[in-house]
Amino acid sequence: MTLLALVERSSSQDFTAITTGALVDDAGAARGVSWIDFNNDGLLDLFVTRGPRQGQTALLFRNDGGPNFAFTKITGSPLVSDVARSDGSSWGDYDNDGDPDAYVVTWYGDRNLFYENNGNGTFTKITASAIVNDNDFSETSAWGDYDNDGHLDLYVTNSGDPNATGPQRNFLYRNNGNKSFAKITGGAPATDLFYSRRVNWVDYDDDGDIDLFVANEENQNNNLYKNLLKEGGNATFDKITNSAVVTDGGSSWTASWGDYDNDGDLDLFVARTLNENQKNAFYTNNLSGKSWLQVRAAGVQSNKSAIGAKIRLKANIGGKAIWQRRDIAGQEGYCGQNLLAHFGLGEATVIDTVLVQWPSGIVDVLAPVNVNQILTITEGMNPTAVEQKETALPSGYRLQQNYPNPFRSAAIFPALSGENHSTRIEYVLPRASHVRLIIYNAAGQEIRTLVDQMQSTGTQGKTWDGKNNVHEHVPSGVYFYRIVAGPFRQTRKMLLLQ
Ligand SMILES: [Ca+2]
Ligand SMILES: [Ca+2]
Ligand SMILES: [Ca+2]
Ligand SMILES: [Ca+2]
Repeated sequence: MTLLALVERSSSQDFTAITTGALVDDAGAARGVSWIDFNNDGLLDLFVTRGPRQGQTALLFRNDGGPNFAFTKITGSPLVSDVARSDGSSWGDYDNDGDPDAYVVTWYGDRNLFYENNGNGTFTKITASAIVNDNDFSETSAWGDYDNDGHLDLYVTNSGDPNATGPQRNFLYRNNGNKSFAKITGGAPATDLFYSRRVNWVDYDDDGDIDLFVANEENQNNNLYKNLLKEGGNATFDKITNSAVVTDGGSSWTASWGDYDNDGDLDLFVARTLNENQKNAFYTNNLSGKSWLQVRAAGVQSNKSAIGAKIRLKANIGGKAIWQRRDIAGQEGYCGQNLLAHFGLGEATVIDTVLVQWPSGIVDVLAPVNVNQILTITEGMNPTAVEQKETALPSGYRLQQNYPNPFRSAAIFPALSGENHSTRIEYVLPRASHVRLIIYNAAGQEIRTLVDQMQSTGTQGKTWDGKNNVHEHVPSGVYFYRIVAGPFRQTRKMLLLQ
């Protein structure tokens, strides 16, 4: 390419329509689109859901990278072979194993669909889970950790047919942390009857727990549900009835929260549709006196938009050390996306730790961090350690990723029910071998010897409780576990949160 051609292109700010290739080869009733990096190679892939009444398959295109950036249509996976009446999709790493999993919502009284990413570019359809058990008119869904336990929970909105079904309840599913979900059936977010479209998990009052905003159509008011986790220690919701954002009527299809005036609280824009004559709505947030942090994550080895990155931070709010989590997603709610991560921090005056888990596997840790700022974190700026890459592994031996990961030991959160206070490390031995399984900290110091003995053929495993060799709890951070078994050596990384 000549320099002249480059200049011409950049000065005109023009686009070229790509009219050939896999991405533009499919007709159909496409409804939702997500950029995601499903195989964690640093290149954004594309997922499209399609949903007419008779149903169609979804489409997944793998980005094959430069210089041509061609896409390959993925076939032969249940994710793209199920014929379904789908609307949107939400991708989130529900099992914290480092890859994004796909939740696809469907209409017309069908069950929603969930596909677990196997980490090797393939997917397993999950058919036995509370989140695929309900039949309804689902419009959209959003992942968010509303109980601050480190695991993504899920909210699903349902609309319904005004001429047939009437308005519907929405679904709230709490992640149990062991790959299962509990359906929450009590409380206004699970029992209110509306024609709902959009949902946002949003800490609108900056108190350290994410609240729920739901946009409703058919000239119904929108809903705002305040999370009472901070106030009462339980993640239940109080329905807000006296705010302009919930008394304004309108036929709302989608909404976006963003801090347009950079004063630390999230403001709201609502898009309305009915008969094309309703005005859109805009609400400025009058909150003051609460701390906050906004993170702009910039991928280097991972995709530049940081889609798929998990941002966790720990701060002392109301006398308690609290971890919060935000995930950068290519689509959340209905027709929406926000690449900035906003954290409410209540009365906190400083943030102990900000930790970014990138899709590449790199983990950046910043500590301490000042509150009330927009912080750009570039991948690799403060890495804890880079996972050791092993090559030419002897066949038959295998070291699995620990589960759950991350996990918490019982030092700080002894009372949380359903919390995993240990993590399980499993490995496969093709023959009887002497096994050494050792935990190291990010500085390479030995922390704990879990196994040092002969073991027999088959799957073996050991549970780690987050304590060192003298049975003290070790601090939050990245740890490595290394196995030496016969000729086999491999190291993997895990994350402990305290
Ligand atoms: Ca996953
Ligand atoms: Ca959770
Ligand atoms: Ca809140
Ligand atoms: Ca604001």
